[in-house]
Amino acid sequence: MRWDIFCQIVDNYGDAGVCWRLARSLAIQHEQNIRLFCDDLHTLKLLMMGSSDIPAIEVLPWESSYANSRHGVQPPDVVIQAFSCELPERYLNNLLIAPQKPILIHLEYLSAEPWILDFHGKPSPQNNGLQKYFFFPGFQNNTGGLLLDPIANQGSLPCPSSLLTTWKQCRHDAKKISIFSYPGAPIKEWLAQLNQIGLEFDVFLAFGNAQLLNLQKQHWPKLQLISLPFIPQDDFDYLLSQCDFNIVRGEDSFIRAQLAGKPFIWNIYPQEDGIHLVKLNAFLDLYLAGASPELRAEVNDAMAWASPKQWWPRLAQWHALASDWRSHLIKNQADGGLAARLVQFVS
Ligand code: TRH
Repeated sequence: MRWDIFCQIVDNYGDAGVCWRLARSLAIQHEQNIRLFCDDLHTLKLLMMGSSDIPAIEVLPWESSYANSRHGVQPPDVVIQAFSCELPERYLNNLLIAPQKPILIHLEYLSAEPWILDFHGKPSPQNNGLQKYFFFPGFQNNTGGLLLDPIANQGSLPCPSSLLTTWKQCRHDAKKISIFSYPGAPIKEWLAQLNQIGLEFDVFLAFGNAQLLNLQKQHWPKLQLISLPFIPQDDFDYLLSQCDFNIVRGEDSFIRAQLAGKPFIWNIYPQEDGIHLVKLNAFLDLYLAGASPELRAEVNDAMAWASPKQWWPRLAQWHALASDWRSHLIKNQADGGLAARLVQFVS
């Protein structure tokens, strides 16, 4: 089938990250033909570095979606509105006069909240004759699933070239921690407490984080802070898989941290009225369902930025939980996860 994916970059990298991963999964795992229209090709191409050469994917500027359709380009079978972005009006008008109408999919934000089970796959009635459906990514069986490909099994992969120099700086006995957080996160206080644990840590700060958190001039004797440049998406996945602990954010790095099978803090995207806390708790309910009451309390505290000194002694237990959770996710998504469920749904 021919798929048009629309990606509007609201802020940061998550919109591009999810769309690029979806396009790749559909093209490589499911042999679909993709046109990916994006309103910020510069950001998208940062993530695509090193993995851009996929013949079944055309990456195109937003405006070309309506320019092209006038020149006899085959109409799509499926149109994905990633994160429910609006389609360009002229593109939509062209769809309305096309002899064969595509199926439109509102691809929503990922959530672990139970209500999405009632809305996933439901039609969104349109008054223009087009068929549109809601598609909710999620953890449970009857949801749209997760974007898992490529499965995080980077343990056996060689270190990518973008991280070679960084890796050489690492100390043999130091624990590795990666940090990719939002500006409001209390990272400075958190690192100051990490410094008091008594172990050595190599701390990788994702692109922009050092400046964002004003960490350039900080010095803690037990910590080696290493600022990273922006690295390709596959390499970022690799980084998460190699660290003993990750701080992640948004939606895409959050999933990759889980697939890395390592303990992590989710610095969830802040929303008005604390709605994000409802989302965070819904996730923790699932994630911690099999944990002991003690571990559950520690992980809940850790996610709310408790001092790492408090919960670090339980890290091995948390690691075991993270590893079981990874296995559970992979088993639950044995049908291929989000991309496979989309193909099946549309078929
Ligand atoms: O960047 P994010 O915060 O993205 C978002 C956006 O804020 C978006 O509007 C919101 O809807 C969404 O979160 C929930 O975090 P996220 O989702 O983890 O996306 C980051 C992507 O960037 C991910 O695919 C990994 C990639 N990345 C790299 O490829 N290289 C890098 O060096 C870094 C730092 C990130």
